[in-house]
Amino acid sequence: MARAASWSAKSPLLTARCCLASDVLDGTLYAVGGEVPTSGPNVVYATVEAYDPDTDTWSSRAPMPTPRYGAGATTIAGVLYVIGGSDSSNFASPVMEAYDPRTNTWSAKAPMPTPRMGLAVAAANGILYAIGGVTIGYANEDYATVEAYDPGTNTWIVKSPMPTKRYFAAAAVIDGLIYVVGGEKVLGPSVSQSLPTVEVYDPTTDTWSTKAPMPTARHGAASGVIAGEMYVAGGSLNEYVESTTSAVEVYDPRANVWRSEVPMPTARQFASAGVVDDIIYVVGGFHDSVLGVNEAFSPFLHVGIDIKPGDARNTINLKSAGTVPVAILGSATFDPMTVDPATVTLAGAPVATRGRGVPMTSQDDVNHDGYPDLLLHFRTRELQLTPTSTEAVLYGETYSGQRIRGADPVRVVPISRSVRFARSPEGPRGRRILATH
Ligand SMILES: [Ca+2]
Ligand SMILES: [Ca+2]
Repeated sequence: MARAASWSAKSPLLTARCCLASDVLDGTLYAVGGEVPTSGPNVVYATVEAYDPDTDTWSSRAPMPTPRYGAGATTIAGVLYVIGGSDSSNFASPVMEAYDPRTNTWSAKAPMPTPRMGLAVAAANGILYAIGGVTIGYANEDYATVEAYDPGTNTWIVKSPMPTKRYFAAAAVIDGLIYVVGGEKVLGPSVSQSLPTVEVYDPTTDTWSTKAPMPTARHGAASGVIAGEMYVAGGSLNEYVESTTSAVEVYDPRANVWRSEVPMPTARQFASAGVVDDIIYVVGGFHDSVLGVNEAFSPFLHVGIDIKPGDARNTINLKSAGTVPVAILGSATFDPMTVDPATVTLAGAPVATRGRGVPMTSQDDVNHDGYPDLLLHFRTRELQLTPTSTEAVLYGETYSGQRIRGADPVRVVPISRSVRFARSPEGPRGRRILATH
């Protein structure tokens, strides 16, 4: 069944909170820490909740050793790192803790040299970058500081500072570059200003450059990357709660341009977000009160596809000189004949052509459900798959310009050495199994 390209409400956080941190590991979104602001001491959480988009359910995980809000989080090699933030004293923390979802355990790591909250955190090439931030929550010393953490050595080193001091900015990594967007800067005692600033850091050269500013200056926005573009959702236009926005703006780094997207149903600031299967989930936040809201958006219409119709294993031999058939499945709400074959790619490969560039397409009902399916063919050698790939993703557009996305599991042969050993410790038995395919 096709799933519409718009915002939809999902199961809320078990614990409503704002200023939480999050990231995605193996298709699961982890929402970590956060707070409930009060007129007295803030309630600060160590809470960790995991969201499974396939089942639309949340479950609790082992809490962080150190309760925090305004921390940053990112993942490297299957581990979630949570850095900095603040406890109920409101003073910035240097604490660095790492969560391993395989064991549901936390461990302490080398603290960050400069304690900060409201910092932006991103990982590139296996290194974690802690960028900007502030000493305490409201209009105190703000930072341009960049410190890099190497999980292999558990050490920090100082990198080139950002051009603009700021905190509560959003960060995203696209093609190995770290984009730091918006945020807030200190103007004077207890006075701050939201920024439209976009600066990009190249970890390989340790240099910064400035890009086209975001249309809506804001801080405390949530962000995520879908198909090479950065989505920035919600946030606060100034330091007052009534300035909460639902605006969604999208940055295309190739063209260095911004565009507006459909706004979030629920305006909020200090939410957090993660992307799974090209869908961004924006969770929690604050507007009048703390929220558990979870809203999801994708620019794609999600459609069903069947690689090698009639074959459930979807084995792809990368050495084959032939083509792979793929059906885009029709449904009560989606007619795949509206898809323009010239726009379609599977694992980066275009639709195979014959003769004078005519795409190899046909109409069929491969699953006999009464809805016509569009059958396409792709040259195996053009598929950008590796021996460890476990799914192939199809992108395309309808003639009216609606982007579509579909995915199907694949089993790639020949299997790489490492995978073969991992799957068949006995050796000979594994080889015999492989030989039968
Ligand atoms: Ca199949
Ligand atoms: Ca069908």
